[in-house]
Amino acid sequence: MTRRLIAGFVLALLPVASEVVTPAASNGTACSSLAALTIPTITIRSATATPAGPFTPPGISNAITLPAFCRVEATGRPTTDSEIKFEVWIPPADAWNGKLEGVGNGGYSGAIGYAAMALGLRRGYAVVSTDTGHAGDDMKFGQAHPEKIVDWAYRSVHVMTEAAKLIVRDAQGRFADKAYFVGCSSGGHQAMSEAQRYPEDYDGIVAGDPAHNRIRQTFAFLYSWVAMHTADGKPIVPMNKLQLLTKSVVDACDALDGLKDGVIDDPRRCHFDPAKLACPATGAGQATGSAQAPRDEATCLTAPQVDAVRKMYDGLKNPRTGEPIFTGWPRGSEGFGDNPIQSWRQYVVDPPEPMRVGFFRYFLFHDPNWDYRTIDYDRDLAYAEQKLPFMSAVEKDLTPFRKHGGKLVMYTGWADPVVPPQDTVAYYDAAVKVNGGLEKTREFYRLFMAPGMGHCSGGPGPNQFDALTALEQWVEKGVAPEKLLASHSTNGKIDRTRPLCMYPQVARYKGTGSADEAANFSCVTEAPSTPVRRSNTGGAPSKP
Ligand SMILES: [Ca+2]
Repeated sequence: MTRRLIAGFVLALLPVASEVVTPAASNGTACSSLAALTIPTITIRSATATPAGPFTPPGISNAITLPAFCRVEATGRPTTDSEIKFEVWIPPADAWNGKLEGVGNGGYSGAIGYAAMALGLRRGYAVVSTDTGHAGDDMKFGQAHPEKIVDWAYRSVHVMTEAAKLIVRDAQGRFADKAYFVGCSSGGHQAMSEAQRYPEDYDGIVAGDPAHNRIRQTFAFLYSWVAMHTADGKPIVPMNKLQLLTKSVVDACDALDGLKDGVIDDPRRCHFDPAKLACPATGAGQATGSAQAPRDEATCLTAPQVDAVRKMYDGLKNPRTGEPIFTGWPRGSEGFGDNPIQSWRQYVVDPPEPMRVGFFRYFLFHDPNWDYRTIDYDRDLAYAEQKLPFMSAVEKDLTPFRKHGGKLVMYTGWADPVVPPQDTVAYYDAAVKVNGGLEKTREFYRLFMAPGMGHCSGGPGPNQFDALTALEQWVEKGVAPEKLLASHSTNGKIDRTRPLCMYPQVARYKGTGSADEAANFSCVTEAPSTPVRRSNTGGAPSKP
């Protein structure tokens, strides 16, 4: 269908009447000649046959070892203010698997995803990635450049995709048989945007930990930062107490899923109250300090710390109506890892100002001096959603993508400290309703939850899996994935495997054999009677 869609476009672009299109490798255009290819609004800056061996991409300090490929650098200018850089890497005909893979970005990116391109190229794909139309992770690029915001929000991926299809076709003498998009975080946002806005672009899409509820997520980042900092901008909860929280939460809620394995299967069932860790007031017999002042010790939380953590769990509510604006962060995501991104540090605690405050300053209010303390979560959210609706990708009716024959695999970590999984699940639940119920939706769109996985990877739960291969089986052979086989490694050695089940199924231990082996688990739909307890105890938290 993709082929049909753009066939007319291509014929108009490539008036080479004598060119016979056959699958034979020899009919492709030599790499260096691709520079002469003409595509409206696209400038091909270079086309270079690159031999196998070490290759150092721009802006990357270490060389990566790659098979031989044709490297095409190009710029798309769908508007006069656009400057969308992208690269297409094309394997030689005998190494090509006949497919195109678009790879997603992270954060506000502004960098071509070379590492992801390398992975795809090694597997035989022609790969494409864009800098999304600007350089760097800073959001100042949007100031006075509304078209660049659109490029970032959704247009750049579509532009690179259409162009890459034509470039690959010219290089190989035929179109790619299938096109796939794979992304996580902002890449997951891009994945959802493609499924919703450009349903013909891809045959299969992997959307990981998708940050596609972008506007509300950005408001929640601001709210969380304010909740977790003092009036003069100092972090309220230090890292060691984030780790204390995760440990206490896991102690309290690990067994709720029936297996004490250091992983909380579904943190929505966990209602651990951080007040359980409150420092005791100093009692009689203390040599120093006021009789009432609680001690701030490593093993307990002060009252302001308890309050801040509760706000992180509870999420952002509309101050006027009380309605939820965005979910809180899951219990178990506070601080399980040393890597700042695998805790609340990178996006909430560590930044000197609210993360993505640039959204308000440069995208929304056009005021570089906008003071985040003036935010009105009711008024400003309504304004943002009216002014910049294209910043999010939350359309739930995926009928055009389904009709195209597209398949969508979504996954997320239940311990994601950056993009709250509750929001991802809420989107899926809502999409299921709009797309005809669970069975109908599963015919083209499946969600896989990864208990104990952090943001796109990491965490105590199994977090390495091959969603793309599962998706290809679905698209190309009609074998829909029932589960994804995931593994967890410590120091490079696999120490646990487990199935990631198709939501809302969960992996249940069969009762015999190692709890670290996937074969000893089955994916089951939990009985409706399974209690979702609303107690605050959930177990015995460690006492200070
Ligand atoms: Ca468990």
